[in-house]
Amino acid sequence: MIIGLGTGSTSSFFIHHLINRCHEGLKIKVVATSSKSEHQAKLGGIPFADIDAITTLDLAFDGADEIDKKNNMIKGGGGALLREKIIANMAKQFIVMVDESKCVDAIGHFPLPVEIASFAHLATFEKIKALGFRPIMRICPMQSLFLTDNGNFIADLHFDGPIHNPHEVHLLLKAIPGVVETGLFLDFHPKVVIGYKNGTVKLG
Ligand code: A5P
Repeated sequence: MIIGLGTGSTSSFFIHHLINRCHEGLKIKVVATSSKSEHQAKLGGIPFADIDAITTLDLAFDGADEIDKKNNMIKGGGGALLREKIIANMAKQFIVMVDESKCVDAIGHFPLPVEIASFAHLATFEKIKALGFRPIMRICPMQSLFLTDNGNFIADLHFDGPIHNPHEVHLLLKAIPGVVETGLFLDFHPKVVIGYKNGTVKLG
């Protein structure tokens, strides 16, 4: 099997356990959605497939920042949304692992990450604003603009409430040439694994 590895703290737990399973003899290959996850998996000795030589994955596992009852998600809190979306799209089965705090009635409280090209990013930023959105450029602790693994920037869009029309929002943003991808993961039909504080796990 070839498996896609997600990004973030939840995915990091998953990778940790997958490394243990590989040491027990599980035969898989992986691809990763970020240099951070790649580093963790490589340190653990999991063999990698060449992402440029394959077109599908058997499974992809990832976390999410928010997920609603229709399994619409906001992702990209860790800045890996573009590779996450490509990997999720390549997977025959996409599995999302969240704790109960990520489950919401409607997505939109978590700021929506939008990956934008660094080239002319200010123009793209203004175009996003002109559509009526409230973007804030993501900044690193060192005060420089956050750079994705793809060499792009991230604008976080603040809604502070439900996004009533996520498909429309996604299409509007994607129509701006400098917008590379949005963190709206819609119509992926994932299998959802929800962990609860009391230790129980439900398949959503
Ligand atoms: C990474 O870019 C994100 O999409 C993560 O999947 C998401 O932020 C979940 O991360 P945690 O598992 O750390 O909450």
